[in-house]
Amino acid sequence: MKKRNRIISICFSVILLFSIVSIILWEYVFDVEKFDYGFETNFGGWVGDADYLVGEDEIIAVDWNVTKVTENPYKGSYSICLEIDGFQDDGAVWIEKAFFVENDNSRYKHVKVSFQFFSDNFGMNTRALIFASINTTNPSIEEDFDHKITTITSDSYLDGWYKFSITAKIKPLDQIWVAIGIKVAWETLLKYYIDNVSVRIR
Ligand SMILES: [Ca+2]
Ligand SMILES: [Ca+2]
Repeated sequence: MKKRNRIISICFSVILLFSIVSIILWEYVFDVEKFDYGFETNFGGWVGDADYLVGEDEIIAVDWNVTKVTENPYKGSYSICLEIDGFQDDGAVWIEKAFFVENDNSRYKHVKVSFQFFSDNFGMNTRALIFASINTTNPSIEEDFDHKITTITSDSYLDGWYKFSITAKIKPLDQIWVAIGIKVAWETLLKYYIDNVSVRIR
């Protein structure tokens, strides 16, 4: 038992050390372009977008909304609220933004995206899939998102704010598109909040 606890403790220490080194490298060592958004004065250039579900032989539009709100900010007075009517058991809503980079075909870009994500109603019946995406083109359908972070349920999350992050290595022409959002995973209304988005590009 003691040996097992020691191994778990060593694993945690290694993960912690790796995280700290990674933060130091991204924030202080690499030549990194830094973009931070708290949504206090405006949307910071982010816009809302959504993908509707496609039925057997028709496209059914669903209600969705992306708004700047004062309830439940992580920091400051505002956060972004994502809402979608998931009663058709399909659809996704997100915020997206383009970052312009030097047109250099031969160079990969390393991109890191972090954000705070909130719900005051995590539960089996309000579960959703959180996703974020780093792409070279403007995302418009769910299939454009390949960085699925996690499915949130009451089993894994208590109500409150959680930090998520993703990294990707891509070769853009002159734009990097970042998107953060939720995908319907149950037939219900979904309402979640995002704040403190940070994007790092090197
Ligand atoms: Ca804020
Ligand atoms: Ca779009």
